[in-house]
Amino acid sequence: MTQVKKGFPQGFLWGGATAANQVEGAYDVDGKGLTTADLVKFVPKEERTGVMSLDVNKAQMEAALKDVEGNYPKRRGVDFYHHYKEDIALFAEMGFKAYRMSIAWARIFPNGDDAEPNEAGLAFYDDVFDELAKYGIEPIVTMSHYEMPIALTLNYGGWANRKLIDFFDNYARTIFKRYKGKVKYWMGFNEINVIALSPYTGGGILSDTENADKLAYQAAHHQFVASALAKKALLEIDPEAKMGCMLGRMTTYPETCNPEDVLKAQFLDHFNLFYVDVLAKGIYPEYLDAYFAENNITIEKTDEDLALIKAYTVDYISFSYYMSLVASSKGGKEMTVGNLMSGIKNPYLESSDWGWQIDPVGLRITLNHFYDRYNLPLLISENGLGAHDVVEADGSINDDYRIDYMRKHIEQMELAIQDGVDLFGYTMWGPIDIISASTSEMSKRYGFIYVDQDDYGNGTLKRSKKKSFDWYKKVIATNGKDR
Ligand code: BGP
Repeated sequence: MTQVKKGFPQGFLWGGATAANQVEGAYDVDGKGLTTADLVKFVPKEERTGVMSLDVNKAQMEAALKDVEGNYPKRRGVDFYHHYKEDIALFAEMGFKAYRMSIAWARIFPNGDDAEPNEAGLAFYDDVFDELAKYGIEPIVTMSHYEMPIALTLNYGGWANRKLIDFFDNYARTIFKRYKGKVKYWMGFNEINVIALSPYTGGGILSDTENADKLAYQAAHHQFVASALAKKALLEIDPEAKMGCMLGRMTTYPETCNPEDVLKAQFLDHFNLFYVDVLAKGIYPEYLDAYFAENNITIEKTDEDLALIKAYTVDYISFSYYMSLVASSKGGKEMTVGNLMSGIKNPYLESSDWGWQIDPVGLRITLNHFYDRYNLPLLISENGLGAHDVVEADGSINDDYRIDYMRKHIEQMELAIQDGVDLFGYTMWGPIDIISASTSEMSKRYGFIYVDQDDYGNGTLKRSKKKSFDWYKKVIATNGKDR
């Protein structure tokens, strides 16, 4: 008799996720090189031209390299670099089983193409992994989360240049050897699909580079080859460890049951999923070749590249999920990602303060869709609610809205597991307040742990617990039952 699975499996990886450039600070300490993220200046909401303020053009880059006084929030993060013991102790108090974090490539290779790694950078992550091990917290490590050494942009034009494959291979082999036995779960590029929407964020390509959009696909191809080579290196160096990929998921519904709307939603789905098709199935899907042909996009791929991509596919799939989107055949070319919006309102959903449409059931749909399509273990590597928190006179922060958001998503995860999906972990985004990726705001907060800092870097950096802290602790202690 077939048994229906109930509840979260034993050993489910409950935890939280951050990225080096949003949390660490200490941007010029212990030999670290400057990164693409270090050059993103804070732009107040009223002055922003788009939703995001994370692209950088040549003039901005040159100015940022000289500007030591400017407000570049990702340079200071929340100073995890000097607070990691305190922060990890708080994660442990909540009962974290896993912590997803990233390594800043420029701490290990300050210029990206250096012959030798920077020992102080390697030692920092040794200390972080040892601290996590003290509490039995499993690290899940992203190798490149929205940043890279700026020298690779300056001297090579970022990931559009094939040479980056070799530099990344050297970086991968260095960290795999160093952290062998300490890190079991790796993933290559954060939200690998973001490269097509922000070539600077995803690939270190300056936003005013000629043909930046087309180059982004060439850059994505180089990242596919680099990901395959990383899996190959991991198999050689630490065969017990697992290599995953990471997608910024854009679950998109047709606006109506008009087949034209459905077709549009399917197109957007292909546009989002092709990255995972390549990394998990090891093939470039036909629909993508057709899209390239229609849009006059030609990229260089060698037979050797394709053989590597085929041979070294990922062991698991991870994705971020914050919201869902709506597609209409009447709309223009809609290409959206977690941090952008299609602009079409879904009348059945409510939105966050930043207009992200909250859709817990969409998470169940997504989990089922992914498991049907790839039949690989899944990890939700980001999910959560960015909100303006209010500190009451007595110091308490009553973030019931955050608890409500997460409770509803966790409920849908459990239902998806019951549907038969192999989901092995949930690392919600930003367990401690950090700098926003899309807007560089400090005031867009996701955490269970409040950090006293404003958008301009004023504050004591003191950590304090929000109401959600004890709530998540209870969720983990009961393996998701008591929520
Ligand atoms: C994802 C990124 C994260 C993160 C999150 C929330 O797209 O992988 O780095 O920050 O979104 O976005 P934001 O910080 O803009 O609210």
